[in-house]
Amino acid sequence: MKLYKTNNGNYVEDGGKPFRVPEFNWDALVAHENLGGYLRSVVEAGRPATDFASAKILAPIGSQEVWAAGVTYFRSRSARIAESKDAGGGDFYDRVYTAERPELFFKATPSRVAGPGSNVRIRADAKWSVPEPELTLLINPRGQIIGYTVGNDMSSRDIEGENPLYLPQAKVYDRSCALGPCILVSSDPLPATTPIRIEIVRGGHVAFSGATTLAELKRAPADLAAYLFRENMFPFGAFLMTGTGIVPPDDFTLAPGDKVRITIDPIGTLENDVVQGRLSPAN
Ligand code: DO4
Ligand code: MG
Repeated sequence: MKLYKTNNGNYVEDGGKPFRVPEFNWDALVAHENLGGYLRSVVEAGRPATDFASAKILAPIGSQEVWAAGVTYFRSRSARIAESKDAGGGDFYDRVYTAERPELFFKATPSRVAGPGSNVRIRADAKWSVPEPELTLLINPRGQIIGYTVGNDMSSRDIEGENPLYLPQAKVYDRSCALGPCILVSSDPLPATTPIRIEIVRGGHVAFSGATTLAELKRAPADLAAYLFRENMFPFGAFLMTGTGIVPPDDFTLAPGDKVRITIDPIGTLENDVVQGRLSPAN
């Protein structure tokens, strides 16, 4: 079952048919003691909704914080070692790749998150910006993984490469994160064969494409979630991005006008346009 947040309320999709969810409050859904059972009862009791097609799909987030794991794929480890070599980088990325403790960092508040079809941003003071396509966990306030979404951990590689202490600036800024299009509601681990794909379209042509699978993810999602919840309470639950296994070549940087399309097959496709420049508080 897929759970969508829209401008018209929440919908659950099952067998390709959408049903309106009576519970309007996203945080209440995330905190539900049996979200899967509740949504199953909505599907069984309901009639397919006719207004879903005209609704605007929003980022599937309420009051949740977004966190991220880093250097969980060999490709990310190698790219980070290379980008930080002039800063004396090198072995700390390898050490975190092999350590028992994962790298976990704060990524975004809900207001910094872009939904499907809206804009992600690149920083005006960055020269090297990339998207990071990441399987993203939705974790309830009790620390249980209750679903999955597609995430884009937008990153300024020159800023984090200049000095690893600049990581928060490379990672956390307005619309530096995109989530969507829905939550695949499941507490079962996704198969290792699950593909993650990205396409970056520029001027109508594919400027970069890449793919990986969850078999390349070095850490178990449940272990990442357990680390995040070790010494933190999340009264509204949390999202946890699980790291990138796809990094474009070093001469590639995003530009305004690019379209970023990330697909994780059982969940769907998250598509966003890239912009630069100030946001007004309204958008
Ligand atoms: O350590 C820097 C960030 C790593 C990251 O975001 C990733 O591996 O996805
Ligand atoms: Mg990342």
